[in-house]
Amino acid sequence: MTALVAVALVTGLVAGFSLSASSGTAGRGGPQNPASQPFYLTLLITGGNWFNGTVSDQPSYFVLQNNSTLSSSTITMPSDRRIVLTILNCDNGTDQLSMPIFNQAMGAANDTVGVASARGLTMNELQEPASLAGMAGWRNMTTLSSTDISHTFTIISGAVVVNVPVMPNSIEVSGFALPPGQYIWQCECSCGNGPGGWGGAMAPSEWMSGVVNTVS
Ligand SMILES: [Cu+2]
Repeated sequence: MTALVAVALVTGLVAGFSLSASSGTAGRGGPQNPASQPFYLTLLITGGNWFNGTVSDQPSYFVLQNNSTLSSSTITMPSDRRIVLTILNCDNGTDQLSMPIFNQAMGAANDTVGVASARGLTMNELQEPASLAGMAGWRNMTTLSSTDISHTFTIISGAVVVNVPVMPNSIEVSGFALPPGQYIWQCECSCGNGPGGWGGAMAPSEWMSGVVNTVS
């Protein structure tokens, strides 16, 4: 799927939840000067979501906030602030990338992602790269094996501005910051149904694509 096709797919989709400085993802920033603190965005990927009567099980992204899974159709985050992105991938499947380049971390700090196994971690550990980095099995990676990618979290504004390739059954932490604006996010791995895997979850927004709004 090209970026242009993806833009067409999600154009006109604006909804979602409002940004709150005391929300679950921002709450660790502290009340005094939250803008100087990271904003914690935690995304969950699960594999077996009922899609429809023809295509039963499809993977989907969710925003994990205040111990709830929220729609990922619109993801709101502060602009010009360090975003600590934690992706919890509970999907063990692998699929083909739309283009080979999407096996590379792009736009994240140092163009790396940290990859760990989920076993026995606390939420604080999950959301803090510094605490994860010293753990056994933690790896900082710039490029993942293209045959071992389950999904990507890719943010696009004309060009790709962030790309996080996601291994099956993994936790990945990365960091980035974006100027104010509206972006497209999408998975660049053919994890859906139908010809080539680009149907099913890959077709509508919310499952594997949507909008990112960054607000000051
Ligand atoms: Cu996907």
